[in-house]
Amino acid sequence: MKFDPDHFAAQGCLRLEGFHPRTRLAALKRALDLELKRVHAGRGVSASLRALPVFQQIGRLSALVKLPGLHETLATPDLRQGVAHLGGRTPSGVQDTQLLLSPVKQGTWTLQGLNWHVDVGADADGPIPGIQAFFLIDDVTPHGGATLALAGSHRLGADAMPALRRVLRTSTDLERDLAGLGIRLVEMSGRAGDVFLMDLRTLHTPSVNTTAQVRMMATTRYFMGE
Ligand SMILES: O=C(O)CCC(=O)C(=O)O
Repeated sequence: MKFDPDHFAAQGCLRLEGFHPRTRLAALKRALDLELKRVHAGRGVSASLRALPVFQQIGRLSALVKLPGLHETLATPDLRQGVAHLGGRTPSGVQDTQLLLSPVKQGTWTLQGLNWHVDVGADADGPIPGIQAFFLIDDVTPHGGATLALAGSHRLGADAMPALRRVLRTSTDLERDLAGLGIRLVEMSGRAGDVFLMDLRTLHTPSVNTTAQVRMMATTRYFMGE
């Protein structure tokens, strides 16, 4: 598996195709399917989910589901080793793994009005504060609700942020305008077992799941400390 520190330093985002064997993910997916059945058997769950704004639906659905062993299955020692290699030092802490589940058919695809944010504010010229891992538990097709990230945005200083925020708010051709700023839009779609690693300073957002398949991802944050 290629943990390329130079590529990661430049892009702030790296895709590890097939990092976890599909068989390991298949067991998780089966357990998740059962949990989702249990949750949806609850009266009015689907209707109360639908009543929420699109991105709040993700947090609500994910909180309803319990999946023992999630962290141990996904945040494996070899991933931690790769993270240490990319970050140049051993993580000082790792968060418990959280599910990122999106209900089906949330609406039409859009790049407008998304919830772009960073989880940790840190100096673009300073050392990396940490790395977030995104796991695909099931295949996620394009426009299937995968996390979106702006590769290269981790290197933008505070003075460049207003221009980027303006582009995100107003652009009618986002990918072209982002390219003008040296930024690339990454949609974390792919196959079960793929893992995306992202510098914690990178702007990212949930996206709309336009498909008839629940978006099944999970995430863990590794902190690098001082
Ligand atoms: O639901 C998603 O894909 C976005 C997750 C996110 O923004 C985060 O974990 O910080």
